[in-house]
Amino acid sequence: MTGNNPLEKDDNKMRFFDDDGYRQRAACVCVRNQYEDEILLITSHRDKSSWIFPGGGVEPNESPHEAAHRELYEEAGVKGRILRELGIFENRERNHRTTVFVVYFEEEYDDWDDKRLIGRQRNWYHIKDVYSLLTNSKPSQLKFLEKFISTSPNLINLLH
Ligand code: O81
Ligand code: MG
Repeated sequence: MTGNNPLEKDDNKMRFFDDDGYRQRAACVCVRNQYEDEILLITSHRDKSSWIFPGGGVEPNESPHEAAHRELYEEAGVKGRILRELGIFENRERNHRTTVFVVYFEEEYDDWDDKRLIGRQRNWYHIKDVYSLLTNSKPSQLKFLEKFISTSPNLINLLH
């Protein structure tokens, strides 16, 4: 995937497509301790009782790394450092590919863009609760969690 392809404009949102026509996204599994067992989720823009991973579209002239940092800050008011890349996850139904990073929490702000603009909330959840939250809210993101659990060097596998 090289990703230098067409831009489309939809309202005020720039969308960046890769060579196969998939919209490029970046997302974060953000952890706040060395055990990697607490994870940051945010509420969906549609439904304030649905919880999802922070993430969004990669913009023109932006790397997936940069997009992950920007989305984490805009959507959750959090800054951190990228520990590793989990992989690229394809959603054929919605026509996007998301590069997912594991991010170590460094700072959080009380006031952030999406809180102000759309009342988006953030919360830290123990990993054992994240599975059921995503199952109810955004099953397509369960594969991020599964890959995270199966590859985390620090996580005692709580789900088996
Ligand atoms: O804005 C999702 C949005 C929404 C996604 C996508 C997400 O309007 P978009 O296509 O950019 O919205 O739609 P699909 O169809 O691309 O998957 O999902 P859905 O199921 O509500 O249509 O909404 P949410 O997960 O909050 O329910 O996420 P958002 O919360 O950030 O608006 O947008 P995005 O994350 O890909 O893009 P941006 O850059 O964050
Ligand atoms: Mg988003």
